[in-house]
Parts: sequence; C-alpha cells; structure tokens
Amino acid sequence: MFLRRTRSFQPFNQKSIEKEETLVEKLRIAAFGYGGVGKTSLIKRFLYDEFRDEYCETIEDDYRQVLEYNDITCDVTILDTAGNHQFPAMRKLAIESCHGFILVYSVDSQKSFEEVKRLYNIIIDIKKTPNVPIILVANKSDTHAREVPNDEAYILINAMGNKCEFIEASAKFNLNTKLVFYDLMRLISEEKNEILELELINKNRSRSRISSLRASFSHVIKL
Ligand SMILES: Nc1nc2c(ncn2[C@@H]2O[C@H](COP(=O)(O)OP(=O)(O)OP(=O)(O)O)[C@@H](O)[C@H]2O)c(=O)[nH]1
Ligand SMILES: [Mg+2]
Repeated sequence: MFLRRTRSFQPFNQKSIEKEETLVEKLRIAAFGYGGVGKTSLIKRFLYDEFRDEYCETIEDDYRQVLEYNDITCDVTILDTAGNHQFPAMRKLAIESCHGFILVYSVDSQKSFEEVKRLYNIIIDIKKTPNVPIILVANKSDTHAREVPNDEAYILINAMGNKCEFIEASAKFNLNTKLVFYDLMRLISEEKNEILELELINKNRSRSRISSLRASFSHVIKL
C-alpha cells in the first residue's frame, strides 16, 4: 500500500530576480532520468508553462528562479541533466551540490524505470543516507502504451528513504507539474528544519555536558 502520498502544499509566487537582496534560502534541485523521459519538458512546463513535441537532447542546463515558499523567499536553481550522455564525474558533482532530486521515468518505458532505481542507489551512495528529498515522477501519464504499472512504483517508493514521494505527471497535459516542484521544496525544507533541530539538540547536549564537567571538576581546578 502506498501511504506517503503528497500532503497539502503552499503555492509559490514566482518573483522577479530583482528581489535578490531579500533572499533567505538558496536551493539546488537536479532532475535525473533516462534520455527522453521528459525532464526538460517538466522543468519548462513548470517555469514557463510551455511544452514542445520536438525532442532536443540536453547536455546540461541550469535554470534559476526566485520563488516564495511559506513566506520564505528562495533562490532556486534547477539542474537539468543529460539522460543519454551521462558523465559520472559531472553527475557526482551535481548530486553533492544539490539538496533534492526529481527522478523521472516514463510510464511507457520499463527501461527508464530500471534507470531510476540505479540512479537512486547512486544518489544515496554519494549522500551517504537514504533520507534524501526525492520526488519519483511517473511522467507521460497521458500515453496509453503503459509498460510500468503504478503498483511497481508504489513498491519502489516504499523501499526508498522516508523523504521520497511519488507523483504521476504529464508535462504535455500539465498534470501535477507544479506539484512535483512544490513538493520537493517542502521535503527539502522539512529536511533542513530537522537537521537544524538536531544541531540545536546536539549543541544543548554538549552545553549541558560541559556544565556537568565543570560541576564535577570545580573542586579540583577553578573553571
Ligand atoms: N506524451 C508525452 N510526451 C512527453 C511528455 N513529456 C515529454 N514528452 C516528449 O518526450 C520527448 C522527450 O522530452 P524531453 O523533455 O526532451 O526529455 P528529457 O528527459 O529531457 O531528455 P534528455 O534531455 O535527452 O535526457 C519530447 O518529444 C517531448 O515532447 C509527456 O508528459 N507526455
Ligand atoms: Mg532534457
């Protein structure tokens, strides 16, 4: 059973890049997946609300946009990677530098589904944790020639870390394209908050450890 489905989200207001002086958060997102699954189409639909039927292979592109999320202005960079011409060194750099990922497969291609599994393992290997914010995207849900049933995606998503969610989308028909990006930003912000909370707990713990050390040694040395 698939349980980690999308929760409610706050819509972003796209803002002009001129507001740079008020930026609070810098977010980096990367889109990975087999060649031709629709990574560029999803990004362009999200940013410019455009879609093209022609296929033009990506080498590597990045897009920068200022977005507002939960009253926080975010400077978001979306890295669009090559599905067909992957360079492991470039991919490693991209994974290291990004906070969250969109792993895209096409519902009409089993091969592309196998590729997202491989990419997921590479990501968690480099990040050294399974809890990486990831949206698994089943794109081209408008096509009738389905090779990958959603059941397979549900099995996969349940085996993935607790910061991974699944969304069925169509860049062509603009189905869930915004949700893909909004949800990834929510997952990244949750992850960042959890890390901050952990850091705070650790800081408080080491503070209280220092205080108890002071107390136990106060009779020996004057601290
Ligand atoms: N039917 C359908 N076609 C789509 C959809 N999204 C993308 N396509 C088509 O699929 C082809 C590949 O789309 P791209 O967005 O270029 O794919 P990509 O993943 O960026 O490919 P690479 O850059 O080579 O890795 C294009 O012809 C698109 O028009 C979709 O949701 N439905
Ligand atoms: Mg592309």
